[in-house]
Amino acid sequence: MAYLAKYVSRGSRVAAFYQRGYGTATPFVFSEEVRRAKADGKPIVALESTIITHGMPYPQNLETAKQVENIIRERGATPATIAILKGQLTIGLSPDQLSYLAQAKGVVKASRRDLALIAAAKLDGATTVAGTIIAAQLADIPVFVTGGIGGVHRHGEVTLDVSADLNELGRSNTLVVCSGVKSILDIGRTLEYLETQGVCVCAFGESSDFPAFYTPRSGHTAPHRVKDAKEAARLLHAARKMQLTSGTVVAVPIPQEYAMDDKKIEEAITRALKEAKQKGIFGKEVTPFILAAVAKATGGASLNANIALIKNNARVGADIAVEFKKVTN
Ligand code: PSU
Ligand code: MN
Repeated sequence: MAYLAKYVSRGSRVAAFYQRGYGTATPFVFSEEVRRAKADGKPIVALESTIITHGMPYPQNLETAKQVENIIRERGATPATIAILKGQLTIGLSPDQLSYLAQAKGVVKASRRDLALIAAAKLDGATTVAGTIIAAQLADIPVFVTGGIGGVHRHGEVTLDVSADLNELGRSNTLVVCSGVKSILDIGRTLEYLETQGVCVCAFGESSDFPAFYTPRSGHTAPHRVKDAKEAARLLHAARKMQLTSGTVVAVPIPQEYAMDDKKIEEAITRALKEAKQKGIFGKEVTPFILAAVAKATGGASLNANIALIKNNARVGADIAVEFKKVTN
């Protein structure tokens, strides 16, 4: 009940904002499935879309997106894949919309800085972790599942290439389930920056090792650990009660049977980084370029690992969303 009151008060704050000269419409639309889940007070899990358009090739991207959504449904939550379609921020995609996005050309990778421009110019946009957090916060969806978050790039202390995902995590009370950050990034500095931003980073399960996406251990220890979905849900509830307005990362290691060989992946990453440098790739193109180059260099093995870990994260995220409903009801 208390939660409901909070939800209503948040809703009216949002409504008050839109009445101050910006019309009465909310800046997003729900899919029918998500609208119903909202009305029934059911748990919802937000999903990003850059992974679909820029993180994986077609058709694996579409197959994976559908499988991830189904895993979330099977565990009693409702998936809400978030994207911008012809300028409209859309929370929950129909099967046709998902299929369109997975094949569309010219979809803009949408981080915070890109959102308003994409909306105004009525473009298609695929939300990054940062973009998705903003949308999830607007729609009051507290749990978000992805594969990997952005981070501080290697040599980021010189290039200043630090993903806007980290700042967004620092200013939103969303809980993000991921498999840590890829070792294409500087994991140590990424953890330092998350600390500065006030993000509560937890390893999930039995170990405190912070995972490195393709492998379960990065050599860095996570500052905290939650042992299961219930503990993660309690943490999210406490963070919201304290109105911290800073986020939580739940880092789930890739299941051992899908983990890649440390040396092989490091070799592929080093080669990809060199190639990116030679080709003069910079800015928002860096992450997609390296992901594709690593997939090529590993003969698709990295793509399979990516698919396995995101499905596993979907299970964990759905369980956390379900448990969160229990603690707040
Ligand atoms: N890491 C992955 N797969 C991805 C991304 C990151 O393993 O698809 C995407 C996510 O959408 C993330 C974005 O938010 O890349 C970060 O991009 P940048 O480093 O340009 O902020
Ligand atoms: Mn960047």
